[in-house]
Amino acid sequence: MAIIEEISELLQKGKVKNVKALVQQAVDEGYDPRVILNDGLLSGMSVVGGRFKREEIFVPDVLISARAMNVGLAILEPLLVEVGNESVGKVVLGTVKGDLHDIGKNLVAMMFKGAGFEVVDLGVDVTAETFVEKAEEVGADVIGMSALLSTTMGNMKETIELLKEKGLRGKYIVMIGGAPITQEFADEIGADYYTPDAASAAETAKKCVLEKHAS
Ligand code: B1M
Repeated sequence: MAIIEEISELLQKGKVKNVKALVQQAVDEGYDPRVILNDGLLSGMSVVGGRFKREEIFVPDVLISARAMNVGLAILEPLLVEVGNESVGKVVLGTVKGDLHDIGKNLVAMMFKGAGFEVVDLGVDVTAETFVEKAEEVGADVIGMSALLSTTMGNMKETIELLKEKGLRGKYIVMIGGAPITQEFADEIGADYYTPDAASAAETAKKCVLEKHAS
C-alpha cells in the first residue's frame, strides 16, 4: 500500500510530475483504479482541503494540488470508464456560474460515461442560459450542475427558473451535487435529484432515464 500513500503525499505537496508517474506505476503494478482514486488522490485532496480551511496553505498551493489531481484522474479515466456500446442518453454537465471547481464535476462526467451516457461537458462558470441552450441544442435527457461554494450554489436555481420560464421544466431531469449541497436545498430549489457522490449520480440518472424512455 506504500505507493498509494505516496501518491496521497505527493498530491498534498503539489508534485504534479511525480503524481503522474506514480499513478501510472500503480496502474502498471495492477492496483485497483478505485483504490488509487479513493485512497491516493481523493484522500490527498481531503488533507489539502483541511489545511486550506485552517489557513495553513493558500490558493496557489491548492491549485497545484488540483492540477496533480486532474493529471492523475486523466490516467485513471479509461480504467474507471468501461463504456458500453449502447447510449443510455445525453447529459449536459457543468459547474455553475461564478464557480471554478471542476474536480468533482470531472469525476461525475467520468461516472456518467461509465454508465453509458454521452456527456456534453460545459466546463466551469456556466450560466443558466448556457445550460438551457446546450440542453436544447443537443437533445439532452439530464442537466447536471455542480457547485462547491455556498456563494454559487444559489445559481443552480437560476437554471431551474429559466427552464420554467421557457416551459421546458418537465423536459429535463435536473440533478445537482457538490460539497455544500443537501437534499433540503435540492427540495427548496425544485431540483429532481441530489446525490452526494459521482457514482450515485450516474446510477440515479441511468435508472431515471431508462424509466422515462420506457414510459
Ligand atoms: Co476552493 N473552496 N476555493 N479551490 N476548494 C473549497 C470548496 C472550500 C470548502 C475550502 C475550505 O475553505 N475548506 C471553500 C468553500 C467554502 C464555502 O463556500 N462553503 C473554498 C473556497 C473558499 C475557495 C475560494 C473562494 C478561495 C479564495 O479564492 N479565497 C476560491 C473560489 C474560486 C471560484 O470557484 N470562483 C477557491 C479556489 C479553489 C482552487 C482554484 C484553488 C481549487 C479548485 C481547482 C479545481 O477544481 N480545478 C480549490 C479546491 C481544490 C478546493 C478544495 C480544497 C477541494 C475541492 C475538491 O476538488 N474536492 C475544497 C475543500 C473541500 O471540498 N473540502 C475547496 C474533491 C472533489 C472530488 O470533491 O467537488 O465535492 P467534490 O465532488 C464530490 C461530491 O461533492 C460530488 O461528487 C464528488 C465525489 O464523488 N459532486 C456531485 C460534485 N458535483 C456533483 C454533481 C452531481 C452529483 C454529485 O450531480 C450533477
